[in-house]
Parts: sequence; C-alpha cells; structure tokens
Amino acid sequence: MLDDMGNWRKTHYTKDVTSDLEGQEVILGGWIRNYRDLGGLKFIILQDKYGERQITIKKGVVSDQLFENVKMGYQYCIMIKGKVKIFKKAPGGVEIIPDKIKTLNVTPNKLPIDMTGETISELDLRLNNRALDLRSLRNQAIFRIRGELLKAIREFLHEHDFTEITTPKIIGSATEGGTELFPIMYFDREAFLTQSAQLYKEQLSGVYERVYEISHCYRAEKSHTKRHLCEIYVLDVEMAFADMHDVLKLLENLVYHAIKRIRENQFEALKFLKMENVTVLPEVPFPRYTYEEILDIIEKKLDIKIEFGEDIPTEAYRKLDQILPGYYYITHWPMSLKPFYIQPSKDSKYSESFDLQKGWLELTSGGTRVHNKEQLINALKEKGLNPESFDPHTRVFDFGMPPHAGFGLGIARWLTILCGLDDIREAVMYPRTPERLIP
Ligand code: AMO
Repeated sequence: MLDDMGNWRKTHYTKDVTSDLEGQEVILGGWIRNYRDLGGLKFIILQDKYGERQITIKKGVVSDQLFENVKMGYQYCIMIKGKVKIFKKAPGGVEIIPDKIKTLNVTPNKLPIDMTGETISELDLRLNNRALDLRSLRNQAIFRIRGELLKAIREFLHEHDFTEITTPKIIGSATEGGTELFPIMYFDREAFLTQSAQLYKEQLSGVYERVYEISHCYRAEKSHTKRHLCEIYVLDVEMAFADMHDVLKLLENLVYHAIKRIRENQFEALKFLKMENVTVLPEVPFPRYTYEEILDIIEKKLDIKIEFGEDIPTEAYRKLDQILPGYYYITHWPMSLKPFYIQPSKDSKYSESFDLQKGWLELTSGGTRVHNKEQLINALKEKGLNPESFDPHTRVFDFGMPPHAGFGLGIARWLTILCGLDDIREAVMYPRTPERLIP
C-alpha cells in the first residue's frame, strides 16, 4: 500500500538540515539512495536534489508501528517527518529520527543500473534509463557544474553589455553552407533544423551591438566519436565594432570567470569528480599560435606532416595534448577551410579566424566577419553557394552593418573538459547521436 502525500509539504531540502536545527521537526522528501537493516537498527540515506541525510530508525526510539512497517528499497520515493539530532558521523553532521515515513512510490527489486554509487554502470545502459541515472551522485555533480557554468556565462556577458537574443531553430536554408542539415516538413514545404545561429546573430549585432544566445543547433553528421552529438547546445556570441582580437580577449576572460565561479560555488562537485586539482584557474592571456605554427610543432615534435590547407586530424590533436595541455588559441586558419562569412586576412591565403582548444579538444571556433555586402556575395560565390538563396541575409548588409566578430562554443564539449568526462554523451541530459533518439 502506498501513502498519500496529503497535506505534507517539504519544510527543507537536505542541505538546509544542519545542527542549527537540532530538536526541530522537519519534513523532507526524496529517494532512498541506500539503506541498511541491522536488526534492531535501520538506516535510510535519503537523497534529494541538493544532497543526502541519514534517517535513523531504532527499535524502542521510534514507534513499533513505524519500525515494523517501514518499507525500504533502492530509489523508493518517500517523505519523512522527524526530529533533527546532531550526529557528527552522518552526512551534514545530523541524523533524523522519524515520527512518520510515507512511502509515495516503490521500485522493482532490481534496478536496471547501480544507484548506490558503488559501481558505474555501462553508459548505454545508463542512457537507456537516463531519468533514473541522472539521480546518481556523479550526475548530480556534473549537472550542478553545468548549471553554474551557464549561470556564470550569462553573468559575465551581461556585465559586459551583452543582450541575450533568441533566433529561429526552423530555417528555410542552410546557414553554414554545408550538407549537415536535418530536413523537416514545414506544412507542405521543406525546411531545416538550424546548424548555427550564425547569420541571425550577425544581423542582430547590427542592432544590439553585443549579443549572445545559448541554444540548440542540429548537426546531421554520422560521427561516432566521443565528442560529436547531433543536437548540440551552443553559446553564440557576436560583437559589433570589434575584430577577432577583441573576441579572443573577451573569450579568455569568460573562460576564467566561469572556472572561478565553478570553484567558488561548486567545489564539492569538482571534488566528487576528482577534478579540483585539474579544473583550476587558467593563466590569462591564453597562448596564441597561428595554424602554421601549430603545423610546425606537430611536424617537429610529433613527426606528423600536415600540408597547408588540411584540417588537423584528431590523432595529431591527441598527441599535441601532451605538449599543449591547457587552453590555447589557434589563429589564422587557411581561408579554404573557413566558411564564407569569415574575413580573409591581408594575405587572403589566411583568414581572421580562430579555434579555442583545451588540450586535444576544440571548444570554440570564431573570427572576424565580412561586413561589406559586395565582398560577402563574392565570398558566397567562391564557396560555390548561390547568393540568391542568401538574399534575406545579405539584404541586411545594405543597412549600415558594422564591423563585427564572434564565436560559437559547444557547452557539452566544455563540460566534458571541466568534469574530466570520457564521453560527451555524459555531459548531456538526453544526448542525440546517430543511433540514439530515445529517451
Ligand atoms: P562550429 O561548427 O565550429 O562553428 O561550432 C561551434 C562549436 O560547437 C561545438 N560543436 C559540436 N559539439 C558537439 N558535437 C558536434 N557535432 C559539434 N559541432 C560543433 C564545438 C564547436 O567549436 N558559426 C560557427 C561559430 C562562429 O563562427 O561563431 C560554428 O557553428 O565546440
């Protein structure tokens, strides 16, 4: 028999139940993370969104009725009314002596994944049972860090005069000009899921000057790597009256600020993930290398030859990680590797573009944009794109488009690094990959 919640409401979250509340009655609600039955003594570790507290059920101390009837199983959803007692060895330095426990919902005898924290079940199995898996202490730590990261990004950008924008995710034509688009039906015509906020953020930099958006983009790449997803969450930033060098400064300060906030406010989560000595404040400014300098290091130190104009293969990045393990920029990529909206350098073989790397992983790409309409139309043609289909975008450049620059940063990639995860799917609540569409 299950209990009704009735008029019980939580008086506290577990984190708020401290020794200051000694002797006070509290009502808590959550899930049974662990339990033990030692005959005359039973323990429940109750978990909620903020942490855990111990419920101590001792024969003779609690009513016989409660002692005999308490139901215990992993992840049962319960509410408990009881008194707070100081007990230094328990989580938070307190235990709760219950007057009444309500069992609101139960679980099967055997859960599909380990929820005690003793072992980490296989990732696909965890993803199949994601809502349950997200209750694990490990995931609580990861997503607390994510929450802090997003908050710190917004805080920093608002302090620097940025306006948050929201741009369409259903679009009529490609933004990046590539082929990695998901087509959808939009009533009786074809439309696409957006790959990037690129064109809209550029347009809006001509209105609000400094803009940002944190939102989903879709990449129909059949990549099976530990760093690619089909649905990505991207921080897009665009600044008017600025060039790439202004963006490099802004971005390194943003990275510094976010890590500072995570260390200040989520140190326990970092410690849980054993990252407190890894996710440390980086030295600013970040080292800057040109693409050609990086090719040189790769050739001289790693004995891997990459021709000018080729992308840097993952294998080379992985090895480069041993030489450059921190945050660093790679600037001035060959124009041939960059999209039409990127400004070529004075020597048009190069471009005013950059990537932000953390060790082996690319976190960001960005650069100075073309803001002259004629040049933009020529750039579209050079990339083999039809300027007419970009007319709704290029038309905006008739109306006083300022010089502008910006970047896009993959949130899950950054979280993978901050939390020391092996696979990007761990950094997303419900990842989308070529194989995974549910849950
Ligand atoms: P880009 O395509 O490099 O640039 O994307 C920006 C950042 O988004 C992340 N990212 C991904 N993360 C996981 N899975 C993927 N499939 C994936 N693709 C990209 C990366 C990447 O650095 N419009 C430009 C940005 C700009 O110039 O402002 C763009 O979209 O972290």
